[in-house]
Amino acid sequence: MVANQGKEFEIARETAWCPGCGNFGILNALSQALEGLGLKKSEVLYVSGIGQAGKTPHYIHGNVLNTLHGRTLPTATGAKLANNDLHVIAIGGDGDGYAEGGNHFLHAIRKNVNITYLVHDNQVFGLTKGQASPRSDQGMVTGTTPQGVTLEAFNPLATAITLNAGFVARSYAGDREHLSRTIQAAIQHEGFALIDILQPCVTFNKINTYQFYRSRVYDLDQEEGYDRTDRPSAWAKSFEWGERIPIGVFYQIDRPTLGDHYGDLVKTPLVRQQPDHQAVQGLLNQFRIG
Ligand SMILES: Cc1ncc(C[n+]2csc(CCOP(=O)(O)OP(=O)(O)O)c2C)c(N)n1
Ligand SMILES: [Mg+2]
Repeated sequence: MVANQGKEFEIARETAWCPGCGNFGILNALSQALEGLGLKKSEVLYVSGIGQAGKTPHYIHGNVLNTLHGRTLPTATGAKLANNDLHVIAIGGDGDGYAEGGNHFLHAIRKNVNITYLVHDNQVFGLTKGQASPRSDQGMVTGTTPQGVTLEAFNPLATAITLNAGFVARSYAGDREHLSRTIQAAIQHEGFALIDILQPCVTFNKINTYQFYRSRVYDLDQEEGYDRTDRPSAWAKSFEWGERIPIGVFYQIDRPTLGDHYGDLVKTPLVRQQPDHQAVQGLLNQFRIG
């Protein structure tokens, strides 16, 4: 843990995570990123569902809205529409985001809600003791797949690029500088920004370990000639998963956000608008029985 007591985005000394969990790297990088942007904790809202990843906001200063498993994104969408002055950071696990919340993942991207989405991708359902998730590799043996996972792993980056998400990135919990930089870029992006974060789970995933990633990850930013605005190249790159695993921003473009379609909400956040009480009463009266 970083010693950041007294800082704006102070993190907790005690957590419920296992020693060595990749979540610590993510928590540290998040704190560093927010601190580096010079934000105030009153300007930040974290929204999370259920899972070990979903506990992250409990361990860092800022506002928290904890919702149901798989419902992180619709809740974050509502919060952003109600108060677009806030930096809304949705945080969850691969199970929360791609299994229980898979449908919301698709539609939050289509709507291009202006939020940052951090997915702690440990390739298992960690909190419930390591069952296979949509991100588990084929052949992975878990409590629910004693003969190995039969399905192909879900590819969140390819899906996001296919849906024309404005900011699609991957980072690694073991590289705090890279992750912190990527979180800052995601927050600064106007529109839906996904960071799928490779997160070793030291207890339930003995395949995708720190050692596994250390020898494989390479940064797309260092790749000569890589053009993150070129959708077909980004899409092709999103399938590279083997001896070499790319991290960095795969794809970035600008397109209108959900808020842009609701001009009044952008000009004056809903929370600061005065309702027309008479009109509301008139509406309610229509539902009165008798
Ligand atoms: C609707 C619903 N389904 C299932 C559960 C049980 N459940 C709670 S956490 C969890 C797994 C979370 O996995 P993930 O989102 O990947 O987070 P991790 O713990 O791995 O960080 C499950 C299946 C639940 N609480 N609610
Ligand atoms: Mg998980």
